[in-house]
Amino acid sequence: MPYPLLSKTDSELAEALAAEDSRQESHLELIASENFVSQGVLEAYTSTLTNKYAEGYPAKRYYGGCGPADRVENLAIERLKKIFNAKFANVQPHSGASANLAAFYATLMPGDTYMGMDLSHGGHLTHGSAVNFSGLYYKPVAYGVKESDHLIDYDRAEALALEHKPKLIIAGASAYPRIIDFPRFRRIADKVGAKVMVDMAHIAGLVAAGLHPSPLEYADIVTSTTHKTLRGPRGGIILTNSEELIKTLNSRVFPGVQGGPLMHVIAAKAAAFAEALTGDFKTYQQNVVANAKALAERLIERKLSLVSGGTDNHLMIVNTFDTKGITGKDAQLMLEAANITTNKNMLPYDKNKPAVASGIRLGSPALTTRGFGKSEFIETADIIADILDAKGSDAALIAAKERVQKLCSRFPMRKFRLWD
Ligand code: DSN
Repeated sequence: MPYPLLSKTDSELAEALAAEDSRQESHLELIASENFVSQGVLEAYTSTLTNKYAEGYPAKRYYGGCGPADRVENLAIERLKKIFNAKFANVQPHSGASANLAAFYATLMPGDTYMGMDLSHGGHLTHGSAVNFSGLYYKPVAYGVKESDHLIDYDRAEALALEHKPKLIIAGASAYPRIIDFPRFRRIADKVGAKVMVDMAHIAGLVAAGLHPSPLEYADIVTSTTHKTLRGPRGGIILTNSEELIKTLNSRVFPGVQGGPLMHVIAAKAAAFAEALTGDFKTYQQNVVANAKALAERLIERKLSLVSGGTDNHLMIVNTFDTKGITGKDAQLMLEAANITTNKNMLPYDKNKPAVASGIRLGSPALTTRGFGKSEFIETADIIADILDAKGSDAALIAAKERVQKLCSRFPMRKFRLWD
């Protein structure tokens, strides 16, 4: 019985939680930023550390009774440093956005100019969007990708840097399917005396496994979430090799932008980091990349075009509008009706509005965790293409849903839950 206690004391909540379990069991999860944590991570996440206040850092806390919390946080820090071969780490950010806020706070003053990738070209909300702190309190200058090949326009980024003299240059993206050239960003930054911050949230797992070049050597600050390819609990981290910067960063995380750390989440991060140090994790990441490629190649065979023509990492952006005449919004809705979860996504130079968009973003991390291999990803591509070719007709959706159900039942999710 899922949620054995809650189902007796709070059935309303237990039912809502069970509905989410069923959704995860019966749907194909293709959102590129999601994943399924292990039982170990889940156990740590539900530990009694959620009860503990531990403001401060190990051995320098503002509350008593922090002995076990110190042990947990030190384990998380040491494991994280080892994964990425970094000298210093902060594991307290509640999220990637909090990590980025602390990094801004450590390197910029309000009104300062910095550069980040355009959100509509694959960047992130916290890299300069007008509706985010990064756009409201600072002066962002956006670089992007070329219209011709959808690759980052490093020459233009350099020209912009020389013109605007940013104090900080951010590399990293949430919808960029290719390798990012960190040494090039370092060289651009050095020409104008800027610091480099890399937000590797999407590719952290690939970096950990050596499947994407590491930014550590080239960046002053590296931030990330822990729940995407890294396959940990929802949360953020900050890394640096600079002793001076880590002191500032630590004080900007706490007391700068956060109070008490979420110690149960830090415990779950420690559990995930131990997994990321294993050979199995490397194999998993190799499969993530191979599966993304298989999915991309089959979609192209089925006459869907992909931004930049394919993928080098875990994700791809599918142009549904120009190839099938379906907006990203409608594609997302059609696929959801067949139990396939994706998100609509702007294409670079998109003519549709963000809420409509011309494509969808697909990623392989979650279904690879579930056990899918290349043949299942090829079948997934065929199901998607069949739905889009039929413009989401009722008959196509019924047939697709059956195929999805067959795939899901071959790879049960129960192993990822505590209560069954
Ligand atoms: N919202 C995340 C994503 O889906 O990529 C980025 O923070």
